[in-house]
Amino acid sequence: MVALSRLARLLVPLLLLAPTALVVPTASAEPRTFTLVAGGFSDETSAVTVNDFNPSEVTVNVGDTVTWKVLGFHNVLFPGPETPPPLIVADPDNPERQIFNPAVAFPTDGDTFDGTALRNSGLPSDEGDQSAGPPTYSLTFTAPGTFAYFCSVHPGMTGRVVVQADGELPATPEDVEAAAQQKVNDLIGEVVMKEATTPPTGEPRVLAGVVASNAEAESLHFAPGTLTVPVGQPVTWTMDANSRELHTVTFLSGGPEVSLESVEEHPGGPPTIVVNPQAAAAAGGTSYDGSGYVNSGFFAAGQSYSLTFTAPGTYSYYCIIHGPMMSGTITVTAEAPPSGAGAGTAAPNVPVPAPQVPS
Ligand SMILES: [Cu+2]
Repeated sequence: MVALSRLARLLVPLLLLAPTALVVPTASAEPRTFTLVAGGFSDETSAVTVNDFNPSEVTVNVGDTVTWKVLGFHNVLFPGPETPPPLIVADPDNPERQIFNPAVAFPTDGDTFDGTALRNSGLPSDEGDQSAGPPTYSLTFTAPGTFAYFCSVHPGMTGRVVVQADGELPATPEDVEAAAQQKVNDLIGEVVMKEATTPPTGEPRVLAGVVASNAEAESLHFAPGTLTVPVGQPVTWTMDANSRELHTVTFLSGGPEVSLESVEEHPGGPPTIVVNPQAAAAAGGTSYDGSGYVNSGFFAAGQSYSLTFTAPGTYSYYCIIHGPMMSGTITVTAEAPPSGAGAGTAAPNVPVPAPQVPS
């Protein structure tokens, strides 16, 4: 046993010099990367957006990295000791108008997080090249703690990273990534099913988005997409109390589409992204005769918008925020509404294809 005795001779001085070095005999594990999903989207047909981080909590060790795949219009923001910045603010150079907050829109420097300073991925740009897959954001965690993070666009979309000094982790990176994909698929499936099986109410009422039971996903659809009402009948659009989206109900009457924002370039600096007041503000009053620009303005969870149709015809409308993917039709017939309760005839919801999640 020559080898053992030589080992013993080597170990004894080591024990004397640095006993703690041998308490944990295994070398520290290689840093790992955990891949999470921020958001998720089905396809243009079923148009289900996931407004959730999955998994919503992950446990890592100091030195590990978390990478978020960003699927949709989301940011990943760790406020650290700061107050999370709002998405839309008054333009400091022109307080009459509203802009997308640069503190939300653009990424912070630094790819590590220790809880002492804010980190933000910024918002994905429409112009981004997605041929190499969705945009990602990565942070390496350099201090233990439990750290909350947010999406600045979708209220209630939050997650937590638990950073422990060292030791066993409850899940491997492979487990975490598989669970995230499964959850996104399940949420999309739930909303597709809920929308397809929601019967018409018989009321002159349209849902702006169909929301999953836990609010973690919703469709970017008007449901029902087509509605027939008698002339003189008000129609009410409502948003689920748990929705994390903003929508508009906008009748263009053949006019041009309205953009959500305009971009002002500044040489040598970031652009200013101005919220189009024509998109954000209500316009056109409370009745519609098939002409002119009539807009609900931005409306959010629990809010509703009503419009009375004063002329027979078939009228299409859409949501400025989500574009033609989120559009609907109101057909107004010549008969007067029946006395008493208003009646509307809704077409059954059209079954939509099975979800496909970009991986
Ligand atoms: Cu919308």
